[in-house]
Amino acid sequence: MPEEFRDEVLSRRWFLTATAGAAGAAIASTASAETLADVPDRGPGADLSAHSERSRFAKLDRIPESTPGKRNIDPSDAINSKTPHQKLVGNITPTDLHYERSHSGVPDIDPSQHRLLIHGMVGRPLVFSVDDLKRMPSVTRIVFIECTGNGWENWKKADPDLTVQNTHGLVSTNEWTGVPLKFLVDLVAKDKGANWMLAEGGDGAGVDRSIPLTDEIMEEAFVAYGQNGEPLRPAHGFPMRLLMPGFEGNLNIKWLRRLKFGAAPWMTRWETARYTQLLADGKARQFQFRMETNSVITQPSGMMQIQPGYNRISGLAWSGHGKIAKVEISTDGAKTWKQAQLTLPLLSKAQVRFQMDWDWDGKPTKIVSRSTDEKGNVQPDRASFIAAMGTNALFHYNAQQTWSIDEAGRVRNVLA
Ligand SMILES: Nc1nc2c(c(=O)[nH]1)N[C@H]1C(S)=C(S)[C@@H](COP(=O)(O)O)O[C@H]1N2
Ligand SMILES: [Mo]
Repeated sequence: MPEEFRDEVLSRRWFLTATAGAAGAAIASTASAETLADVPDRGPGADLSAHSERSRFAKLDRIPESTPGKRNIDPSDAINSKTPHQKLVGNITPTDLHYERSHSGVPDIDPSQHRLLIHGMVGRPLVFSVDDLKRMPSVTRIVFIECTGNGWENWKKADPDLTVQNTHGLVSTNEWTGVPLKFLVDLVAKDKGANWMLAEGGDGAGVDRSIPLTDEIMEEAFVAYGQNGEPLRPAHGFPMRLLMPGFEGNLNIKWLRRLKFGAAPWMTRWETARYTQLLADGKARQFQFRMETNSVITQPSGMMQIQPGYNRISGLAWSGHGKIAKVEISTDGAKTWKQAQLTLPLLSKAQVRFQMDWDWDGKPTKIVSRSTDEKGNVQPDRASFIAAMGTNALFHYNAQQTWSIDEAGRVRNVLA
């Protein structure tokens, strides 16, 4: 049995058992016809094609955004483009809807011209082409990438008109394929004393970050050229990017062109001026690499409208520490909690979908989810999160997300 599934078998209770209980009864009573008489007749279909598009009835779009709270902007001003989690199912984000964060636009790189230089404190500096990388042993792994800015809309106040795409659209999960970092490290014969690595992008912004070579990072980082079975999309780093499972989105350097090994961090502007965390006491925290335990209800969520009676609650949970151990849901404003079911596969550092039956009595209430990961980290409620962090900070917001529901069934973003 694969490693990932062993724990699940032990605690099968919390994984989906597809028996028609409350949900079946509620749905059978709303489903109507017992014949297909009203369904349009069958006929010849459209021509087959070189690649498929979505149904014209399925409208799925990211939303480009400039600074937090500024939406409906000229796409040339966009710094982010967010994943529509309210319209997605399952655990994997479609490739074209994986969120996008680029500091200087998307470069148009010819892979035959692209090179990866690996140098610094190494025995043998080397330059690789994309084809060189594709000839090496590869790993394939499903992981989330999350921008440190995910959730920043709700640091200070909650705009009631936000959807889950606005509040949590800067995290996505894809399958990535590439060469293990440790394979490249061996090829260039890295010095024992070189405990840091600088990774540099080939875009106009030239984003570069210093990464500590902990055992975990040496084991898990890889240079990816594949995304959901195809070459990386340009927005996500074509022809190659760094993949850092569980760590800040910003470290997953796109359009990767250089890895340099050294004995200390380089203190680039990205880790001094930009990706630092201003704490309550006015001091700034540097190198906060790991993404925390998080979750959000995507169904029902901001700007939706629900009906009294049976509703299915569903959402996504993830942690940069490893696997999600459990997700609890409260439908009474965090007074009482019930454990949700998790859908397989449950993978380390990947988003997992949770779900639960709910009978809404039609009275105003609040719904909220809270995740716990396998290392025992519990997603904090907003009050304790703000008590610990203050409101100066901008990054790594992982407080529980509350949606309020009024008597008309309108779902809105609230702080708690
Ligand atoms: N070279 C380069 N790498 C980059 C960036 C960039 O602007 N340039 N953005 C970073 C940030 S802030 C994030 S959150 C992730 C986003 O990856 P994605 O666009 O594939 O979702 O890429 C990171 N890597
Ligand atoms: Mo980011």
